[in-house]
Amino acid sequence: MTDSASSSAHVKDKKDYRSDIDVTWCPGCGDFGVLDAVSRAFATLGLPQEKLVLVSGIGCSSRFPYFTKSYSFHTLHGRLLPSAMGIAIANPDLIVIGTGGDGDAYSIGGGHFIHACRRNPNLKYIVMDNQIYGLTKGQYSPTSDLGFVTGSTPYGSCEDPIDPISMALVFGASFVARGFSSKPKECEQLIIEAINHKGFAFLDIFSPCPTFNKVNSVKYYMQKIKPLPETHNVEDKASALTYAQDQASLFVGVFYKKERPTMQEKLADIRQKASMKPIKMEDLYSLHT
Ligand SMILES: Cc1ncc(C[n+]2csc(CCOP(=O)(O)OP(=O)(O)O)c2C)c(N)n1
Ligand code: SF4
Repeated sequence: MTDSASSSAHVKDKKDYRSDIDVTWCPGCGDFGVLDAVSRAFATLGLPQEKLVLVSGIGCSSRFPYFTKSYSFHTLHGRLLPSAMGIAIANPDLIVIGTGGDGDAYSIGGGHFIHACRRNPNLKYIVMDNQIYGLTKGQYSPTSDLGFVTGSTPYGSCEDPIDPISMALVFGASFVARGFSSKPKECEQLIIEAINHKGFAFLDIFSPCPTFNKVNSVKYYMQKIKPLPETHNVEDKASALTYAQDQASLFVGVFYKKERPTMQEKLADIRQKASMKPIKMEDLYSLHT
């Protein structure tokens, strides 16, 4: 567990982490399961509320922080990660968790995702992946299947979907996992593991949108998901990639986990070097010659 995720004696129940705001998601939305799993994980770890910061972009799933009792920042569409990184770097004592959708994460926010993976800031990122844009009433998203029919693709999408797990692995995320919102206990365990991981912990959770995506339903995921085998070595990236790209099953569980220096640690190192040997303007020019 990171220093900031130490337990508090007063907070033990998942209800202690839920705000008084009414949840506005449609009945049956998968995001309810994720909210439940997150609240349970916070309660199990006994996280101090005053150290929790939830950061979101724009979308149905990005309303998530409204419903939790924590500090929160509802940012712009696709700008969750740079905002979360700024907070986590400015105050490394905080537990910073990004919560948003697949459109927010992989479409408009796709560029930020790549750089968060390689920089390894100590923050957690939970993407509620429903393979559609829910808030804007059902357009196809970067994870929608080829041929997927929506209001914006009436003849079927002509784009191949991206695979977020492979992306995160290839771009260097130090923790990569996948869950399913109808399995909240399993999700709780993954969230606990992500919070305990020091570095950028990425968790993609299938979270069906019954209102606008009738294809990728609870039943669909129940048939397709499969737990990663216990023999899978989480430090073996090649093996993780093989499971991520399996065509027959959608594997769930921890694909990859290996700690390496975080962005906060590397910046602290630079600050120390700078304090020992301040660089003058004229020195900067000589660095290029
Ligand atoms: C710059 C900008 N472009 C487009 C939009 C419109 N918009 C709002 S949410 C959204 C997509 C939401 O989809 P997703 O992130 O998957 O979340 P969901 O609603 O499915 O949970 C879009 C395109 C916007 N708010 N800002
Ligand atoms: S539109 Fe879809 S994603 Fe949005 S709240 Fe309703 S079910 Fe959930």
